[in-house]
Amino acid sequence: MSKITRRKFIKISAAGTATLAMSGVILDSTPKIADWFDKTPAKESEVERTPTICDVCFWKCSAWVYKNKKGHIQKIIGNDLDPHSNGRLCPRGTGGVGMYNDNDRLKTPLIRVGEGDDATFKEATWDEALDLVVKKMNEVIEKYGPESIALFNHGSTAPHFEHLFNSFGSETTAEPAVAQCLGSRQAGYYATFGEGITTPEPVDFVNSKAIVLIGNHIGENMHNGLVQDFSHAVENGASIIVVDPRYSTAASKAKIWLPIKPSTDIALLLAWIHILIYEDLYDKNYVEKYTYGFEQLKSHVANFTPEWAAKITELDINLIKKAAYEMAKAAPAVAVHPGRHTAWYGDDTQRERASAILNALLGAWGRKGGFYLPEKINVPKYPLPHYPEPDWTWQDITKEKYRGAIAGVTNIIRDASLPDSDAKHKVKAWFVTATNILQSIPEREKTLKAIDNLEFLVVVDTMPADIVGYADIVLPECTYLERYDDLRASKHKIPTVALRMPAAEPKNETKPGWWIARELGIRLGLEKYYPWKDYEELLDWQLRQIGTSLEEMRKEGIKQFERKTPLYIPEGSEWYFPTATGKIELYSTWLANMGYDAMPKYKSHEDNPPGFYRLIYGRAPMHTFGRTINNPNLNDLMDENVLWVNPKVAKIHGLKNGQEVWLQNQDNITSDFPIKVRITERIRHDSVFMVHGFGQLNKKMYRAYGKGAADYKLLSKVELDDVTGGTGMRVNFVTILTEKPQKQEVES
Ligand SMILES: Nc1nc2c(c(=O)[nH]1)N[C@H]1C(S)=C(S)[C@@H](COP(=O)(O)OP(=O)(O)OC[C@H]3O[C@@H](n4cnc5c(=O)[nH]c(N)nc54)[C@H](O)[C@@H]3O)O[C@H]1N2
Ligand SMILES: Nc1nc2c(c(=O)[nH]1)N[C@H]1C(S)=C(S)[C@@H](COP(=O)(O)OP(=O)(O)OC[C@H]3O[C@@H](n4cnc5c(=O)[nH]c(N)nc54)[C@H](O)[C@@H]3O)O[C@H]1N2
Ligand code: SF4
Ligand SMILES: [Mo]
Repeated sequence: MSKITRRKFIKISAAGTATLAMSGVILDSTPKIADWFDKTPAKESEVERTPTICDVCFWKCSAWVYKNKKGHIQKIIGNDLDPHSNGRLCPRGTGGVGMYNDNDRLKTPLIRVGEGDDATFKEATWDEALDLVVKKMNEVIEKYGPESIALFNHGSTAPHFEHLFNSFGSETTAEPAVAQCLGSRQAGYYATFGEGITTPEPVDFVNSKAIVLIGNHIGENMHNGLVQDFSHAVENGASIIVVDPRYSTAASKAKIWLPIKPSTDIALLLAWIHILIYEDLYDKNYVEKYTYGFEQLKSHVANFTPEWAAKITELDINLIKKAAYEMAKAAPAVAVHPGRHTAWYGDDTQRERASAILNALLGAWGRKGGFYLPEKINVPKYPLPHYPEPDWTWQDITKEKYRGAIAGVTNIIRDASLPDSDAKHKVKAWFVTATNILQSIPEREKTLKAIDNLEFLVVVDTMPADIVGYADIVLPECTYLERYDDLRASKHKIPTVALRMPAAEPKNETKPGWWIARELGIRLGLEKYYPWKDYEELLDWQLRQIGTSLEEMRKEGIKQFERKTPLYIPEGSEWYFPTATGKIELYSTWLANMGYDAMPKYKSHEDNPPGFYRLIYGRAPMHTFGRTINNPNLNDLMDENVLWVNPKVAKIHGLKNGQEVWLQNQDNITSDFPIKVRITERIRHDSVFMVHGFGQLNKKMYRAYGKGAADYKLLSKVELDDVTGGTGMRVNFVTILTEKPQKQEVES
């Protein structure tokens, strides 16, 4: 492991050694999903309420924050008018107040002083910190151009900083929530239907007769309305088909569980396509009327028989067939959910293509019980002058090779900051806002090397996340409960607009993202892009354009609008799909024109080396990545992750339930902290599983520090998706160590 020298991690003191109750809830049983949602009414003492949009994850539920007479936040509950939540929050949303109350929060701006081992943070005023950021920005702009400053971002803080970046002439922006998450899904569905999948995903589960989940662990993945709709479908008796090497919560509700050999999903999908076509089970009218390239697809899948797929996937051929028949029987009221975190093996766009094609053959797109057609209310943008035209953008360092990338690719922008980068344009400085890229972009060592090579690193965060320890300047944002952000105008069955407003004053010296970005903009001489004095003025202007006002929205929180377009494709009508042919493309002209396979192919992936297991990872209902691990309320529900191992594996290594082990990956990287073993038949023998987000390295997050293992430390290898450049991350293997490994050189 290389020694990181220049930009050393600053530990910001090792706070408290408080011992905590071991209250880890481990999902050994499979709970009734609906029990997770809170709908307790507020007490009378909780008198004042203000609207918010939950920011504990990115489903963005509209909610009410209740305060008592002293102005203390008592409770957050769902807004009944919200189709994202139907008035109920998930456990994380209810626990969101812990983000506000967390004593470990960043409190003031910080400036790095000193070099190497002597480096430390000094507390600074906002003026000092902002002036320094602008000074450094101007130096880099002068030397290398505005494009050489990159923005890594996520969530509701992102638009404020994107606007700032676009205003000074940089479009070098990216987020792990694309390249490490849904980028390949967007490309795969765009190639097929001419549009990506919106959030919330427009699956019509409440009317589905069959639901297919590939990976996609709904119930652990706790996206609110989706889980509720899935729950309804289970109660309605829909046939649930789950493809997962692990017996997930969703699998426990399934009629058919297909414990697939990891990385072989494309073979299964191609076999299903084969069965539908060659056994005449597809929707002929729909395919004839709305699709392009059926004959090519038919000959393409001729040899992809269920026998062929059964060998590759290690699945029972009868189950493969039975699942296809269940889908065909339910069609068109069947939804093969596209998934969300789809950055798996590097052929991810093609796997998503295969799922999109399957939905098309079933006639599910735009049909009741399949996919509805979502609609949104168009909220006009505040009138502003045009942005300057950058000399180059993220596209110039990406599109030559990854021609189907739909947005900035984090790993490519990072690589353009490495000392030995051969990128056409180099990236010299970073802003990291509301994303913990050391945990969310794989190949952590590369990220650290790139950081060491930067002219400066600014981090805007609420918590002392480990990326904060590497910053030159830290700008502390207040939490979502203390600020305004952009309106939520999402695409859904019912168009809505929702408001987030502050329920409390920002604690300590923290500030809202919009304020931080605006102050930087003004200091950079970009006043013309900030004609409004505060966010109330901007939001009120926008709301008035759509017939409401800030005053009304403060009382209502959310407003529903009438739909103007049909919810489903009217039976038998002509329909235009925004692809080059105007049809659903079974044969993708978009991919073909860029030189990619027009139809998905199966390619095999590396198998486990002897004694090693594939590292797979996922979610727990009560946490969102690493962002909630230190939240006092949610940490109380689950304070460490465990390692799922099959009894066969336990036998080989002589493991007992609850035993502490360490992991070592194929590149000899070991986990920093021990993780407890959970022996279970619910996982295949070739894989081990853990929940992402644990094993936090920063001691300043005292509840989270050192609890459990970090998947991201062990993802030192990736397979890049050849269409989008996103990182397939499930190509890493680990072995299990029963003794603590010799201390290796870690970066901190
Ligand atoms: N509680 C909670 N909910 C969340 C989040 C959170 O942090 N916490 N995050 C949200 C976000 S941003 C996202 S993107 C989603 C992610 O959630 P999903 O989109 O559901 O993520 P997946 O990666 O599809 O699902 C992980 C599952 O894939 C299985 N798996 C692993 N390898 C394979 C394979 O080769 N084939 C198949 N078929 N299955 C495999 C694992 O066993 C696991 O059950 O969750 C969202 N919801
Ligand atoms: N190893 C591994 N890597 C992954 C995944 C995985 O499962 N395993 N999942 C992938 C997926 S699906 C996704 S979507 C990405 C998500 O990855 P990220 O974008 O990194 O995740 P977030 O939790 O949104 O961001 C976390 C950071 O935001 C800070 N934060 C929280 N609230 C606020 C706020 O209001 N303002 C500011 N300024 N900061 C805030 C937190 O303190 C934390 O530092 O990760 C991807 N990477
Ligand atoms: S799903 Fe849960 S955490 Fe996510 S926004 Fe909704 S209530 Fe908040
Ligand atoms: Mo994600």
